[in-house]
Amino acid sequence: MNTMKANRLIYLIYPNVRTDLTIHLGDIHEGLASIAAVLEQEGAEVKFRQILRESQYAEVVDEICQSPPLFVGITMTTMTVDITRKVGRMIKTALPNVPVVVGGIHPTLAPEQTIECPEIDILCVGEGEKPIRALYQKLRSTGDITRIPSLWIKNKGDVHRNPCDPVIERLDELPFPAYHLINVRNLFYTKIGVVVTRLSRGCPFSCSYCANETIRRVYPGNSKYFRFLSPERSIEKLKYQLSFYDKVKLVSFSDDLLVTKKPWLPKFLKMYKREIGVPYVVRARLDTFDEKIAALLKRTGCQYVIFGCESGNERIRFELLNRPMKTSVMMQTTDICRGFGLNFRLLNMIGLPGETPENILETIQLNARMCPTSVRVSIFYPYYGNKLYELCIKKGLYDPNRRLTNQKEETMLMQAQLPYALLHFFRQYFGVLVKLYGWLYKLKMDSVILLWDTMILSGRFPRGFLNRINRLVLTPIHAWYWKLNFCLFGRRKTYGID
Ligand code: B12
Ligand code: SF4
Repeated sequence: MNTMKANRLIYLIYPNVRTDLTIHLGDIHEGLASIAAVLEQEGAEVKFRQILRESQYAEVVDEICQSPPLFVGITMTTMTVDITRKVGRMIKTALPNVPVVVGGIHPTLAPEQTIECPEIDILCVGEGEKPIRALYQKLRSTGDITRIPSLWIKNKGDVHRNPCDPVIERLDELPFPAYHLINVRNLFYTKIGVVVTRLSRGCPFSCSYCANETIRRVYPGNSKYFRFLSPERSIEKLKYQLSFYDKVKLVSFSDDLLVTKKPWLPKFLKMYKREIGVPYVVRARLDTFDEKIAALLKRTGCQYVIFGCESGNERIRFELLNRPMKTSVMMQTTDICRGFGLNFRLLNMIGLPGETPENILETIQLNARMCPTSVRVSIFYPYYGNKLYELCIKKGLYDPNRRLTNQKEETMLMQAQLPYALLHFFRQYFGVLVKLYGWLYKLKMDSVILLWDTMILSGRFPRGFLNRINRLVLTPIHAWYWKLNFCLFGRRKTYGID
């Protein structure tokens, strides 16, 4: 008797509704595309759906109802808990026997909270390739699914919490992500000639606000968390991915940290220059950078480097953020970049727990002194489970029931010293202020700087008025400018990509 289930169909869903972007056409989700590739290796028929707008929920669920799959997999971040639950509920109402499986950063960091949701049947903690392969095989052969490592499974009122498997040490063993299932040509980045890719997993550092600090703790003790594809496999992967694109102007490595002092980098970049040769953008740390790396990046076509500055205050970096970087070391690195003619962007956070307006000004001033090609700033968000989240809870600064409509503009923290109008002002005018201070430093106008510092921090500074100007005039103009630019030319200066 053949006990195999005939159904080979799997739906994988990437909820990707963004209210903060001017143009949103979707993204590549390397993790889910990797899961899809593994399922295809097993013989599954995989359908990959990306939800970009609320109006698409019902559309996707209707499609699933027309041909019910073996299971539905949904990827989940903290931002997408509500939408995942909503889609899950719609599926369970229409198809109560089809298991809803979730995975991703949120179920990994908050499995207990996630498994409590009635619309979720199974969750995956950590990397999903091995457990999803086992789940597919067991469901097809109607075997026992309750003991698959890394999966938490609801069964007859119980939850089987299976321990998390170690990480996949040799990334080369994985198939390439199933790019063919994603409509790559329609993505925003593709239209502006940018390929977003990834060659590694993890990061060796433990910044207190970052997911890496928490994810690493999920895996068993001896797991080798920070891993790379071999240089050879990286080139094969890039060639494979690039075959889905027409015109490529820039390769953007979304790896948490690709630039380290490991021998991997020169070996890979030498091959990259010879066999791919497209300008690229990469992330690095200000405290693990030197002339040798700068020369290598410049030589191999690096268009710009992304560094985290995060805060201009040394104490905040050392004690709060667990980023023990001296200001002098940071400035040395940016001097090196300028010396080699390397463009670089600085990333920053404001609205940190305990931060004062003076500290924010220090961040702006340090950025100005480092003369970056571009800057980005975001308002600190405490992601579940990491050290800074725990601190916010301990200090009573965080309200877990609060929902943000726009993460880029709002804060989750309640801090008397940083009222919303002030935070909003610094967020909106961060780039302008960095430029302004940059000019003042160049002109060595020390007394003007002192006067300006006092003015900008004073309660009489017209922040409310400037915020309104920004909301009513500057932001709409900016949005229309990009929309028009995008419609007319389908491209923009690539070092301006977000
Ligand atoms: C590349 C990236 C993006 C890309 C692509 C999105 C993506 N997730 O791939 C873009 C630029 C679009 C993006 C956007 C955002 N991102 Co982002 N992003 C990342 C980054 C740097 C890498 C993700 C990645 O490729 N990892 C490697 C792959 C292999 O791992 P993975 O995605 O986790 O998938 C594996 C497992 O989780 C699991 N899995 C995942 N899904 C599923 C589903 C099923 C069914 C199963 C079984 C398993 C499974 O299996 C996968 C393979 O092993 C991470 C940082 C990080 N280190 O993870 C942040 C990160 C995920 N992003 C984050 C955030 C906050 C955002 C934004 C909200 C930022 C913003 N304000 O603009 C947006 C919104 C995204 C959204 N819709 O939720 C946070 C999420 C924190 C949280 N707790 O939710 C992270 C962790 C960074 C951080 N701040 O610490 N991001
Ligand atoms: S260096 Fe970057 S990716 Fe690594 S832990 Fe710190 S913030 Fe996260």
